[in-house]
Amino acid sequence: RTRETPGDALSRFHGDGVRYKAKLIGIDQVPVAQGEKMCFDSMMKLKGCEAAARKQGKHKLRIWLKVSSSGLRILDERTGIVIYEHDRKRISSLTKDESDPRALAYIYQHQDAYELFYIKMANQADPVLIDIKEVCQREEPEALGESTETQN
Ligand code: I3P
Repeated sequence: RTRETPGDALSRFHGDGVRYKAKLIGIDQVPVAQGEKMCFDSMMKLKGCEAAARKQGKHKLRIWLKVSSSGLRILDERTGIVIYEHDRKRISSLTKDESDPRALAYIYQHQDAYELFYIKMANQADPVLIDIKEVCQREEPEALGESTETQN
């Protein structure tokens, strides 16, 4: 395996990006863009709903989580249809679930509302958390171009 330059490392997010198998635990409306306790409470609430649903024989929706340079996309695993598209610039918070090494949550700003997406990965959540951070924290050349653009 050859050494990766930083450019190569980022190229994995180009186009369709990186795809992870997962399940959607749930989505919750939250009042603000971030907050450790708020996220924790929301996740626990969704976990409670998940347990209640399972007792009724319901299963979590199987999804693909795609991490690309534009942000995140959630696809229905069965149909391949994109059910959520989340621009990286509107992802305000990312949380590791300390009670479950396979789970993570993030908050997406949608119009004036904030929604917490709680996801259970098929495998460990850590590499996915790293990927999402990389995509969300990175300064995009186009974005920089836009901000420095002047009217001539
Ligand atoms: C399943 C088991 C799996 C779980 C699955 C449960 O219960 O807890 O670990 O998948 O959730 O149904 P059982 O052992 O009774 O079959 P995850 O680990 O991915 O949560 P699901 O039904 O929502 O897919």
